[in-house]
Amino acid sequence: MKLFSSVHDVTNIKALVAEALQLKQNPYAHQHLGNNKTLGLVFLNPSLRTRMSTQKAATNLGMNVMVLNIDKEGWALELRDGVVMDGDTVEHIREAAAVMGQYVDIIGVRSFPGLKNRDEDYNEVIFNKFIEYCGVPLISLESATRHPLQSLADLVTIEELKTKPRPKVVLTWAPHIKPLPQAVPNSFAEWMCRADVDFTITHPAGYELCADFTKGATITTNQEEALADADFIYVKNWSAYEPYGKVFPGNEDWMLTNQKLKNTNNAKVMHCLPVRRNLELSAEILDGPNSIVVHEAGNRVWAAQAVLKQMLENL
Ligand code: SN0
Repeated sequence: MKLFSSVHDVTNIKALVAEALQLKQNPYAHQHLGNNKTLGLVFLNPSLRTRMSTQKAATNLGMNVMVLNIDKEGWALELRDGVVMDGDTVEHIREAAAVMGQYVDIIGVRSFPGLKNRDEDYNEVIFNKFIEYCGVPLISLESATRHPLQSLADLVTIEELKTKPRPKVVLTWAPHIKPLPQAVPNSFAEWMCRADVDFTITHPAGYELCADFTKGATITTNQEEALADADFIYVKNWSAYEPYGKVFPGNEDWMLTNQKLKNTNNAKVMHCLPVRRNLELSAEILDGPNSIVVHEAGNRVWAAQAVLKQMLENL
């Protein structure tokens, strides 16, 4: 694997999930692979889980890791071509990405969407410039439209904890106070549509995701109906795709509560985190027996390690 930006870069999803679960049993079996190899993690936005789990995964494989919070510690990056750089930006992404490629063997990049210009975000302008100029294999640490390491960890978690061959998985929209990216739900949908699960998406009218990511899913604006008999519930807020980046007032009653779990198959509740308690997800669920959010976050290590292992084998 030379690029991990979406489910489309994975040739065998089942094998990758199995690999992650195997690495969980035996984390240090492949330390030789990363000997004298360096991973660079470049963040244009905040991170807790992605940063720590990917770093842990790399060290389990014997790699060295460098982290650059380029939004805070780097020179202000210019992304546009053909401009006179007489303003606030100091360094062009052409040089910055190419130079990083001189220091590391694999790069991970986090680049959130601006949520202003849909074409720019959905064409992955920033992430694609890293692909173009860095010259080494690249991993998405959440781009404008996807969060594939999260989705892989989510699928690993479902595989690990399911109690029937084909569980019912429901992605439910959650309330928030600000517009959030569609990256996590897009990506989760894209992976679930290719997994051995019965997949439903539910959201208030107006929050339809881009259809490219949801083909094959059952989609409904009736949350109660969607949650019936669910085995796994994936909670996430996102802003509208159309009109792009907008949020609509109301819908506070979409927050998941213990009452709403009653009609499910004692569903396990997932969230990629960070989660705002009692706004997106009730504390009673987060602190109760149905929540698997911390276990899910733990599995981020094995997802990242499976991807890094495949890349190292290919260097
Ligand atoms: C990000 C998102 O894509 O929704 C990262 C999730 C892994 N989440 C946020 O930006 C949350 C910000 C907030 O204020 O709650």
